[in-house]
Amino acid sequence: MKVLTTAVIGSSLAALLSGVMAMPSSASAPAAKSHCVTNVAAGQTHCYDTFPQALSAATGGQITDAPQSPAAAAASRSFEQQINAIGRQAASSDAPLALVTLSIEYDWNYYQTTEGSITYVGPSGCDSDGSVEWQRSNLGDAWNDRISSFRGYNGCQVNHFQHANFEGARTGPLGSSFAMSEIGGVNNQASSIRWV
Ligand SMILES: [Ca+2]
Repeated sequence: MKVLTTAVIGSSLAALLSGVMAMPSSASAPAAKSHCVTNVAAGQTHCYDTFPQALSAATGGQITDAPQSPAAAAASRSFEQQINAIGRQAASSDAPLALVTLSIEYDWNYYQTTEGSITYVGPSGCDSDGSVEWQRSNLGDAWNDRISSFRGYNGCQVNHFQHANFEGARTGPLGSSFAMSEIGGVNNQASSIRWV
């Protein structure tokens, strides 16, 4: 898998994107790999062995050096600016498969990738009018009741709901939380998400 991914990263952006989108089902079983990327528009999830591999897929191969333990990097302005710049570029391009990062969600507190991450991407980010841009009514078995910290990107505030279909306790739309245990009711319980 490592060899294949390295080869894919080295190829052209178009080939990478088609490779990502056409990933064979045997390479996308969420149970075995704990760093996932979900395209909220296409409803597709692919999972990878490492956080850098997932971020490479989420950014169309433009970030291939994401740190394995990005507690500091996820919180840093440069990492955020890099992801947002790629998002602006993707949203304004004509590429039909352009990906914009909406948020990165972590199983552990403090944006630690130790126990896994899920990066949500879409064709465009969020504006500032308060309306819901994207949503996932059910996080699926692999990520239900698991998220403990998160950070929104490309203008997105993220609202996590305790139950599927946006019911129960909620985090309220927030730009980030390093510890959802600090904001009540949804730590290790999020089952649906809206990006505002
Ligand atoms: Ca957790």
